[in-house]
Amino acid sequence: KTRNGDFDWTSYHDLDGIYAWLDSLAEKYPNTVSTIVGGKTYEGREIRGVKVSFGPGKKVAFIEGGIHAREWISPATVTYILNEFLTSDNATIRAVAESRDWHFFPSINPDGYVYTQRDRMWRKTRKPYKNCYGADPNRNWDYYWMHGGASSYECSETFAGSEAFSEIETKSLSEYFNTIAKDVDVYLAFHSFSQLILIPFGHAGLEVPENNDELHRIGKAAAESLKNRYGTQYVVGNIPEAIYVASGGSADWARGVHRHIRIAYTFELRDTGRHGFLLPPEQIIPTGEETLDAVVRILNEVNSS
Ligand code: PAY
Ligand code: ZN
Repeated sequence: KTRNGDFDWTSYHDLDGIYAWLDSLAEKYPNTVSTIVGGKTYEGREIRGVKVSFGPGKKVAFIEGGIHAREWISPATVTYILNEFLTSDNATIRAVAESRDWHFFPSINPDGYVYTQRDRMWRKTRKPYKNCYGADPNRNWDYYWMHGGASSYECSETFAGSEAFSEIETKSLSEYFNTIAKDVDVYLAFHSFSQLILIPFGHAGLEVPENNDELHRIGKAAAESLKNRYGTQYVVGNIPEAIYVASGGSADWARGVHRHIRIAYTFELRDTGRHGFLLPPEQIIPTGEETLDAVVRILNEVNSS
């Protein structure tokens, strides 16, 4: 399906459009969808999401998009997956959707996302620092903060912030996460671009998860399912090998601080650089379809092991 009410996946939507659509879902599916506030922003916005629950007693999968403002395909893909979980009549998708409670946060850097309407290549938050604006919210989480691949210079695109959780977005969302963490067993973060499925950890401490082999096996299975749709090739690997050392990321924090969360991945969605962050809107639906295939495969692998 390419439409649900006033919302569709043929163009990119602004923050108000996404939030209005989340509200409409809670109205349309009152027994299944409730709106949630995961935190707040420097400019006073809410980090809004939805909880999707088809029944009691389920483990929780946490899905974040849009931590980097310019990666527009991320919120678009997260909303696509959310919509399929609510509307698909495919038996495999239904079984996966109904195997978890889902927390979907399509845009966890709302100030930055709003700012990309004026400055399309904005990445960071919008809190003012000495000579520049914003910290990189994916360098600001309190797990091996500033341990490689992050900058202490406030004008850098990878400025880690003045301290761990200096950004109200990461601090408030982490506090929200801590209230549900005991039930979470899957954490997925969506970025673009590079076509990668990244496995923790990104920091320079050469740490790999205890279940590194399992994460590679499931990641490769997910990449295979993704490729089966349109031939899109993804590379699977730990963050330093697959891209570069990067510390203070959200998935590192979720996997590192809450050690029972064994399954954590960061997706780098389409493409490999031809369009980069400016992925044409015609590619939203195919990206959504193939990424859904990967997410379904991950959950199927987890549910059967
Ligand atoms: O922890 O996920 C991680 C690190 C990898 C990403 C990051 O730097 O936060 C990779 C980049 C991203 O999505 O922000 C890749 C893109 C192309 C970039 O801006 O370098
Ligand atoms: Zn990113």
